[in-house]
Amino acid sequence: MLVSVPARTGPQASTVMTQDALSSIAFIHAPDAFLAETQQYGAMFMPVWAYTLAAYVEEPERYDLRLYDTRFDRAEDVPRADLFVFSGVNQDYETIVSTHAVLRALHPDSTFVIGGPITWSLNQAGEGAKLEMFDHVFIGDGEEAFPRFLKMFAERQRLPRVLETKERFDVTRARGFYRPFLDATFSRYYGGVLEVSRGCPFLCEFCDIRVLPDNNRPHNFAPEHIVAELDHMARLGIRQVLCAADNFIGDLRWAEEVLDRIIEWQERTGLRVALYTWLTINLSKHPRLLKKMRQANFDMLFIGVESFSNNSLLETAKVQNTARDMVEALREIQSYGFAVVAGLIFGFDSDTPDAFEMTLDGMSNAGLISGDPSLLTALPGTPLFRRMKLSGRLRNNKNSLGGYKYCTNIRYLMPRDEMVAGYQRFVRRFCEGDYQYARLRSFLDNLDRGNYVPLNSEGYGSLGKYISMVFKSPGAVKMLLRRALQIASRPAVTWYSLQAFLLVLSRSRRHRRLFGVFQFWLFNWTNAMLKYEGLTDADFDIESVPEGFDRSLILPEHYTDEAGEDIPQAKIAAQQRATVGQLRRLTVLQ
Ligand code: B12
Ligand code: SF4
Repeated sequence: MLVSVPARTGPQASTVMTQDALSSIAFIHAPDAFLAETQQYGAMFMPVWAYTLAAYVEEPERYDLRLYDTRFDRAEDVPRADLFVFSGVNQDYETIVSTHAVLRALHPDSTFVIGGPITWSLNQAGEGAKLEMFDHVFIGDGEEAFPRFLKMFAERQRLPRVLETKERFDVTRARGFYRPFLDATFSRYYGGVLEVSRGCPFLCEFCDIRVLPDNNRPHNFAPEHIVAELDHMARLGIRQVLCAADNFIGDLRWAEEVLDRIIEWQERTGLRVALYTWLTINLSKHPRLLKKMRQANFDMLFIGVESFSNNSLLETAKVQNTARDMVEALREIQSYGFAVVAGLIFGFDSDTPDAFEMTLDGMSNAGLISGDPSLLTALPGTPLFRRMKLSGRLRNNKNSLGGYKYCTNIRYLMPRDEMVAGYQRFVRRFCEGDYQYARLRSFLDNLDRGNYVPLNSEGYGSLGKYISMVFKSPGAVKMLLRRALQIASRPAVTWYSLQAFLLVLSRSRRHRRLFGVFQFWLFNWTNAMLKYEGLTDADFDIESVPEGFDRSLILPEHYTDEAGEDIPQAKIAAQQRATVGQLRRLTVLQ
C-alpha cells in the first residue's frame, strides 16, 4: 500500500512516497545514447556506481535487485520496481530525464531517486530544480547515505527531498562490487573499471575535483581490497581494467604499496590484467615507481598536460606542469613504454594564436600517440566558474554545465575567428599522415633511453575485444565502417599506415611487444579523422568577449575573496598567487 507523507515547507520540501515494504530496487544506468556510442568509439564501460551502491544494500537477499543499462535494455521493457535508482554525469541529463519520463509513465506509483556527479554539478550551479522530477536527490558519497535511505524509506520515515552528504566515506572500509551485478553483466563492457582512489592534492583553477568536500587530498582504497577485486575480475576473464582515480600518485607511498601488492599477486597467481589510470606529470621524477608501474602492467596513463604554454599553465595554477620541461618529462615517462593519453585544452586567457602550433609541436616532440584537445569550460563550483561569473563572461547555453565538444559556457579572450581558424589549422595538420608518422617515430625513439619495460599482458587496448563490442552497437558499427573506408580510400593513410607498421616491426627487434602501440596509434589517428571530418565554422558553439572588452575584468574584483572551499587557506592562496600573477600580466597587455 502506498503512503503519502504530507509536504514539508521550505526549499527542500516535497511529498514523499513510502511503502509498507520495499522489495524491489532497479538501478537504471542511462548514459547519453549518442555520446555513449560515439565518445569512446563504441567501447562501453561498466556502471561502477550501481555495482558499488548495490554492495551497500544490507541483506540484499531480502530484495529483488536489478540492473538495467539503457544502452542494452529499452526503458519500455523495464518491469515495475518499488524504487528506481538513477545516476549520471552532466552530459547524460537529457537521457536521464527522458528515461525517467518513460518509467514514471509506466510505473507511476514507484519512487525515483538520483545521485552521482550530475546532482553535485547542478547543485553547484544553482540549477537543482532541473531534477525536480525525482522524488529524492542525493548529493555526495552514497556508500552510507544509500543504505540509510533504504532503511528510513522502508520504515516510512519522513525524508527530505534533497539529501546531501558532506562527510566523505572512509574508503579503506570499501566493500567489493556487488558480485551478482558484476558477474552477470561484465561481458557487455570493455574490460573492467575499479575505483582505487578519490581526490587530488593539487588545485587547478578549472578542476571540479578540488571542490568536492574534503577532496583536496587522497582517499585511498586499501591495497588488499584492490588486489581482491582485480583477482575476481581476472578470474571472470577480464583482461583490461581502468583503475579509476583522480590522481593515482597523490600519495606516493600508497601508490608504491599498491604496485608491490599487484606485482606479488601476479607472481603468485600467474594472472595478468593490463591497467590504465589517471595521474600527474610528477611521475616523471620517480623512476622506481615508473618501473614498478610497468611491472604491474600499467599500460596507459591519462595525464592532464593541458597546455604547452607556461603562461596558460600558470594561469590555471597547474604548477606541477611548469616545474620541469614538459616535453622532457613526457618523454621520460613514455621511455618506460607507457602510452600517455594527454588531456589538452585550448581557450585559456593566456593562450596566444600560436597555441595551436605549440600544441602540435609539443605532441610531436614528446612523441604523444594519444591526446585530443578540448575547449576550456567552466565547471560549476570551480574558481574558474566564479571568475567567469564575476566578470560577466558566462554564457547561458544548453551547455551551461560543460562537457560538449566545440561548445563552451564561457566567453574567450581570443577572438572567435582566431579560435576557430586556429582549431581548424590544428585539426588539418593533426590528421596528416606525415605528422602522425612523425609522432609515432618520436614515441618509439623514447624507448631507446634504456628504461623500456615490456608488458606482461596483452595490453590495455585490445583490438579483438573492441571489435566484438562494436558489433553490439549499430552506431559504433557505422563508425567502424567509416574508419575502414578512410584507411582504404585515402592513399596517404594507407601509405603512412604501412610505413608505420614497418617501423614498428623494425623496432620490435629491440623492444618486445610493440604491436599494441601500432594498433593504438592507428586507432587514435582514425578516431581523429572521424571526429574532425567535415568540421566547419558552424560546428563551433563558442563566443568571445566583445571588442573593447575592459581588460581589467580578466581579473575581477573579489576573485580572491573566500570561496567557501573546505581547503587550507594557505593552499588556496598559493593557487591564487599563480593565477592572479599571470592574469595581472594579461590585464596590462593590449
Ligand atoms: C572512470 C571514469 C571515466 C571512464 C569510465 C566511466 C564509466 N564507468 O562509465 C571514462 C574514461 C570512459 C570516462 C569518460 C568520461 N568522463 Co569520467 N570519470 C571517471 C572517474 C575517474 C571515475 C568514475 C567512477 O567510476 N567513480 C566511482 C563511482 C562509485 O563514483 P560515482 O559514480 O561518483 O558514485 C558515487 C557517488 O557519486 C554516489 N552516487 C552515484 N550515484 C548515486 C545514486 C544514488 C541514488 C546515491 C544515493 C548515490 C549515488 O555514490 C557513489 C559512491 O560514493 C570520475 C572521477 C571520479 N573520481 O569519480 C570521472 C568523471 C565521472 N568523468 C567525468 C567526465 C566529464 C567524463 C567525460 C564526459 C569526459 C569527456 N569529456 O569525454 C566522459 C563521459 C563518458 C560517459 N559517457 O560516461 C566527470 C563528470 C563531471 C560531471 N559532473 O559531469 C568526472 C566526475 C571527473 C571530473 N570531475 O571531471 N570517465
Ligand atoms: S591535477 Fe588533475 S585532478 Fe588534480 S586538481 Fe589538477 S586537474 Fe584536478
